[in-house]
Amino acid sequence: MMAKARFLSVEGGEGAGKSTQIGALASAIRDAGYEVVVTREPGGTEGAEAIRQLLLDGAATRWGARSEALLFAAARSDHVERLIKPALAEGKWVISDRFLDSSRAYQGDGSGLNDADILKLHEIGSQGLLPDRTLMLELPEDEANRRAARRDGNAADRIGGRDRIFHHRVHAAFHRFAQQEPHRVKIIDASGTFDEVARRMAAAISDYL
Ligand code: T5A
Repeated sequence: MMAKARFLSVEGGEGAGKSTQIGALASAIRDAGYEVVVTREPGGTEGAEAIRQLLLDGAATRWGARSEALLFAAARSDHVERLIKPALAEGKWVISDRFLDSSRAYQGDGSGLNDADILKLHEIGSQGLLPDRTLMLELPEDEANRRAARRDGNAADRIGGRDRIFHHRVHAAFHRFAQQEPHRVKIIDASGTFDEVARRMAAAISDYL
């Protein structure tokens, strides 16, 4: 009998290799006989992609921390209701490039909002839906910066372009989530070659296949 469809999120700082690895992870799951929907946050639905533009474009001061958190929660609400839950209900796996933990890390620890408030917004917007498993890609800061710079030059978005202290807080938050929820959140060493990282990602969900 086929195992049940799972909801996975992939998290980590900018340039850690999330988008690159998700394709390989989806292929490994498809090879095991499942349908897989790959999506991203902010975004994934028409409405949430429109909110993505509002969030990532424009001046650094465009939004305050609270309005930013509300916009992420609104985008996620639409994403969960119109894409993630229906796909899971049809027996498809869903892999989301970022999800709630990004709001907890960037708008919570990074921007100084309370974790309990972020979780409350998630309860209101998305009925508290959590991934079955979260793969947290971890890469030394210098290597992540090198990878992101090779790809983008100096063109960071509104949030990626924040200072080192902000990104340190984000990184520490992700680490804390893995310690607090070891069954859900698995740290993946993102250093090394594409194939090495892909093998670590596949191993972290092999118990589901
Ligand atoms: N955000 C998001 C919040 O603040 N709150 C939230 O709730 C949410 C959901 C989203 C921004 O929004 C913030 C976080 C972000 O700042 P985004 O454009 O979606 O921004 O970008 P990111 O999610 O940050 O992802 P990036 O595209 O910057 O990084 P990835 O996906 O981790 O990295 P990737 O795969 O593009 O790889 C980077 C480069 O490295 C190379 C790739 O080819 C690429 O060039 N690479 C490797 N090079 C060598 N060896 C390997 N093993 C490599 N793997 C990849």
